[in-house]
Amino acid sequence: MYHSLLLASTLITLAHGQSASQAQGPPPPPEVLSTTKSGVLPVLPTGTPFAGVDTLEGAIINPGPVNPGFTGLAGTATAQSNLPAATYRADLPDTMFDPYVETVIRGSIVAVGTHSGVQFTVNLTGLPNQAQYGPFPYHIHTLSVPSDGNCTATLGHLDPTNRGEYYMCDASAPETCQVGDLAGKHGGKIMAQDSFMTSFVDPYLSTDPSSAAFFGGLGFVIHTSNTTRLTCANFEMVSGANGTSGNATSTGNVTLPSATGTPEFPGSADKNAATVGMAVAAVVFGLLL
Ligand SMILES: *[C@@H]1O[C@H](CO)[C@@H](O)[C@H](O)[C@H]1NC(C)=O
Ligand SMILES: *[C@@H]1O[C@H](CO)[C@@H](O)[C@H](O)[C@H]1NC(C)=O
Ligand SMILES: *[C@@H]1O[C@H](CO)[C@@H](O)[C@H](O)[C@H]1NC(C)=O
Ligand SMILES: *[C@@H]1O[C@H](CO)[C@@H](O)[C@H](O)[C@H]1NC(C)=O
Ligand SMILES: *[C@@H]1O[C@H](CO)[C@@H](O)[C@H](O)[C@H]1NC(C)=O
Ligand SMILES: *[C@@H]1O[C@H](CO)[C@@H](O)[C@H](O)[C@H]1NC(C)=O
Ligand SMILES: [Cu+2]
Repeated sequence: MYHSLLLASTLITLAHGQSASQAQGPPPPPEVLSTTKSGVLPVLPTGTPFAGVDTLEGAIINPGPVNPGFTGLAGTATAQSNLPAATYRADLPDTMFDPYVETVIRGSIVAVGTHSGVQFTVNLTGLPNQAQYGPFPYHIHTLSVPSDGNCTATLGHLDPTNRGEYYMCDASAPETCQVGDLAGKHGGKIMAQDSFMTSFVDPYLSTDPSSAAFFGGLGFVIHTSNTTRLTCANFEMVSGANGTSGNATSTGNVTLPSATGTPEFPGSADKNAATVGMAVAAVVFGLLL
């Protein structure tokens, strides 16, 4: 199903004589930020913040240095406790969203709610050539991957504190980082050759669906060093809070949030991208006055 959809969309794109820039082939060219596309910078670093800041698929290619103490507009991330012990799992698909790197990254990320955060286990194989494409950042993004596997549609990183991604995550103060920036908070971008495994507890994500830091149903995305999106998969619930599965609240059929409008404010988009985008625009507007 997935393959035939991907193939169908490729054929349609080719039939229209366009370059297949999203689901297949090379990524789109970089785009210089403008004041109307500023979600990746919720707090302006300088007086003329957007000049020369290149983005790719909604992310900043060369972020600014670590800026100790820099937080989101909504402050620091909230430490979680006594989370539902539900298990979520994102299994990477058989085909790469962007096959440009000529390998297929396979594997999974498993996430279990604990008394003090979420225990993640990342297990990947088939990582592309490190010198050519690495190191590889990975994140939880703000929306789910649609059924056609379009990683770009997941928008930016899960960012309930509206921090944006201009400044790199300060791993020594993970509560100041974007909540979805798993690589930034836990060991940095992947620098391993071919296969990679890691395990960590993240205190700021949540298995409680009522939390702003809930990641169930959201997309897990792996990038090249320049933010090109290589592959992605959604966190699906595989067992409920009591290790059971199979009733209305724990069937694994997570309701997937999806994009409702144009992703104009990708880097800081919350689950309601449009609302947050407007809030960011309002802040930017306010600061420019
Ligand atoms: C990691 O993934 C590989 C390949 O899918 C699998 O053989 C291996 O058992 C996994 N390791 C763990 C600890 O889950
Ligand atoms: C980003 O990396 C990809 C593959 O690694 C490459 O094809 C593409 O040209 C690069 N884009 C930019 C803007 O550097
Ligand atoms: C993928 O999603 C992005 C963002 O929603 C959209 O602009 C693009 O057209 C989509 N690509 C395909 C092939 O559907
Ligand atoms: C989980 O187990 C506890 C203790 O056995 C019980 O009180 C609770 O109702 C259960 N929750 C669900 C969602 O089944
Ligand atoms: C199963 O469904 C019942 C009724 O909706 C609910 O009370 C119970 O907590 C559910 N159990 C689990 C494990 O989700
Ligand atoms: C849950 O998903 C399974 C397989 O994906 C499907 O067969 C089932 O009908 C779904 N259940 C509900 C309640 O949507
Ligand atoms: Cu990402």
